[in-house]
Amino acid sequence: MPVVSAARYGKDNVRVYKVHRDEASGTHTVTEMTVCCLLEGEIEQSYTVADNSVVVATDSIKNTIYIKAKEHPVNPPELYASYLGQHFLDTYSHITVANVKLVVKRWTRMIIDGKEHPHSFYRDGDDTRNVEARITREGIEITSGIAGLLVLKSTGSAFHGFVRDEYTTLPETWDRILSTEVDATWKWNTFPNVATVEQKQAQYDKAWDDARNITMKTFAEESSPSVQNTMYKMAEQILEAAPETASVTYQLPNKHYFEIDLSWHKGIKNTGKDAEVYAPQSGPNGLIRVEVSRS
Ligand code: AZA
Repeated sequence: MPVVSAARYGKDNVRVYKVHRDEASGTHTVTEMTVCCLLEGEIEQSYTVADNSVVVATDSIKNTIYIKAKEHPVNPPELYASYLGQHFLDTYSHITVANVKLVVKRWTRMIIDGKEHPHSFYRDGDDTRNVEARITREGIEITSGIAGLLVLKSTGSAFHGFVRDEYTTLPETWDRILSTEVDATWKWNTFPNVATVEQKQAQYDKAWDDARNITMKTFAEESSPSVQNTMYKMAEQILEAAPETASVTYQLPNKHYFEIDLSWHKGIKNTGKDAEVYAPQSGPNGLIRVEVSRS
């Protein structure tokens, strides 16, 4: 007899925009995010015997996302995710887990004639601030992160000393281009309840700022011996900057830029120290991951 061994359902790709209007100063602050909310619990019978009496319709889940965004601040996203998930546990005894994922886009305030504009913003990067929360009656697990941060350095990166065998054609290099799209996450120690997520709310924006700055500063300033070592150094610093995190992960594609030998044309020198024109590669790319935890 087959059994449902795992199930979750809900609404994905719910796009939400919220404006906060500060009455005193007239300054607006805007947030745009995409929400996914999937529920787990005693819902097997909806799959096995078409018993929909246990189903909170995904349309109602979408409506709840809007209502909770109206009732609560949506910043920091870690807190909004917790409020939203907790609603389903408080309302339905048969729902045991709410999985909430938020992807927040950048809307950065414009500076016009040296002054912050009260209600105009621009997209200053495609990276997103992401939160994944798993809300249960036993506790709340939250992972925060950055995704889609595209970076490149034109020198200050090497890769040598790696295994050489009969499959190896890659030359060693002491000076190469390094480019990647940063996907970094930091997992917070489990919170007992929403009240604790709320009490600690100052730490989420700081951790995100620190992680973004650490990633860029290390990338720019470090003389990188490999993607592996550079990402480890970044993770180490985030663990130090955010003491209430349990682990940090990085996933970095190594986006290759190949030298082009142009010597066939009038003997032009364009390799090694003379390389100026390169061919960016769409794929294949290296893909390097790490999770660093406290020992
Ligand atoms: N790490 C790097 O930083 N660069 C590489 C690798 C690797 O594992 N493999 N090829 N190039």
